[in-house]
Amino acid sequence: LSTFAKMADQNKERTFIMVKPDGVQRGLVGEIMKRFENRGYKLVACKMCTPTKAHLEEHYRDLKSKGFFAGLIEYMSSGPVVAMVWEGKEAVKMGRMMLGATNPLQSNPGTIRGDFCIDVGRNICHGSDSVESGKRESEHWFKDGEIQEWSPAQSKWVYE
Ligand code: IDP
Ligand code: MG
Repeated sequence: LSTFAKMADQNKERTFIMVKPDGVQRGLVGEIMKRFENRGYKLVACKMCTPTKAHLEEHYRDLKSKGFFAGLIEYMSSGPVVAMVWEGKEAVKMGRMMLGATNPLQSNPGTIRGDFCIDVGRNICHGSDSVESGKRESEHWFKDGEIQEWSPAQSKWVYE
């Protein structure tokens, strides 16, 4: 790969971000999307849906043994969510930083959870925790062809 192609490749990391049912109910969809857009990340997939329990059990399969698992699945299937894939340099790590800690009482002000919520069981937004889970989750929520390849006009002003 040329140096240019390698640099462009780095900017293609994908993270799966989801506004949870409480975030949708509280009218925070636009606020959350705005933060990723303003930062310079590229939206490549987005849809509203009410996920089934089976779909969520697969999404959260690593947490199956936790005491809060049943409650988590109940909460997450209680209404529509907004599922998204955002792309850009270090999108996974930055997405987690923009979300704040899992427990909102430990999330810094300025983060999404630190600015808009209080309880860990109502923490309004999901973000992938690794590049691999970003890929797995994006493919779990979106079919082939639902993730767009496009070049924002502003890319050359976001990346050097
Ligand atoms: P994350 O969402 O920050 O990646 P995970 O540990 O993957 O955190 O947990 C997934 C979700 O499960 C959390 O966002 C939160 O909604 C819920 N959760 C995690 N820990 C607890 C808990 O101790 N009580 C209730 N819900 C929890
Ligand atoms: Mg997680």
